[in-house]
Amino acid sequence: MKTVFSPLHAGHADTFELVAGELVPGFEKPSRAEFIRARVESEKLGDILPPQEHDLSAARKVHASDYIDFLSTVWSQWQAAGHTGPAALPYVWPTRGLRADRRPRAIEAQLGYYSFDAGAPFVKGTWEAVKSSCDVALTAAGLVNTGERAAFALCRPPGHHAGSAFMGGYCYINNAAVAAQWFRDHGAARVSVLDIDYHHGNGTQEIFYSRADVQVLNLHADPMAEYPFFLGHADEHGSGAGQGCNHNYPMPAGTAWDEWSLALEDACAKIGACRPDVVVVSLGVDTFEKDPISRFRLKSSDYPLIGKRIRKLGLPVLFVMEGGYAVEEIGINAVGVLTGFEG
Ligand code: SP5
Ligand code: ZN
Repeated sequence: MKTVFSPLHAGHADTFELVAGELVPGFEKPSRAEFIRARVESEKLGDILPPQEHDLSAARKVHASDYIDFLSTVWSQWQAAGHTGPAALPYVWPTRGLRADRRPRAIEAQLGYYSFDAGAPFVKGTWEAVKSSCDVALTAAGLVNTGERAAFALCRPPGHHAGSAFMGGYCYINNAAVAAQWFRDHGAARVSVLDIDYHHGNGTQEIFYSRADVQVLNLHADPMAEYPFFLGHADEHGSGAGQGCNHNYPMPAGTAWDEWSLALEDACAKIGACRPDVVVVSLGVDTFEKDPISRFRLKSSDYPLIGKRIRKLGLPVLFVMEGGYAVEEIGINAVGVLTGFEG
């Protein structure tokens, strides 16, 4: 299997996030991608290719155009405003009772207008990394569309929390959603997105919620207890034409392979029934027992079994990297899924 990877991810570095009332170094850091890339090499998964540059038209098909314009100018606006803090972060949001129909000019207000949490910090190299991550997904999608059985988009930053017009949870452009839409625009009648990150892929769900042509399945921690909290319940099945095309599998803290694999089995049955032309896997490995921010109990030996089950679908697959923060093992687990797929 070929991997697509961009060194530009490394410019998105030295970020901060709020944990338990303290501003701490971001868990989503460059070494994550480097550990995965090193494991792709040592396991001889296949060639590692740079991304081809794409314009932003594919991203604008799943994101509001003004949101993409915002992302591309945050850092220059932040600097023009004279802010000297280490990272641009929002601190105010237009929640219930406030006006979301007017977008203020001030960059600190726009950061809140276009986000649902303070989990998507901007530094100098963030936009270049975000753009390259999207290019990685599109380039890998191209490989699958030209006949590869599967490809690995080693995206960083991740994407599945980013919705049509908001960032959050380390995510800016929803790489998996952009790729799914790209497949639709390049010959696929139906696409399934299977999201196995520990956290619910709220952005992907929001983007495709009313559509019948993109099925979305999410295996994740119960939002009653876990981030992103405000989406991801089992009764969210889609709306309008998309009714019945969204499937959530919320699971409690402590979930291990025995129960998790039952959800995977059910999701795979639903993918089979949908008969998509291609499957996009949002590949998060923060389900790992030693993940520092998560509470599932998958073991390294479980990850190849995930890949093996996905292969059994008999469909072309684009793997898109999402979360996973146990930096030492993240390469073993992510590449474990891929080698399990290869068999
Ligand atoms: C792509 C992805 O996996 N995004 C996850 C975003 C999670 N943001 C909330 C993090 C909460 C961290 N809690 C830390 C507990 C440390 N013991
Ligand atoms: Zn996650």
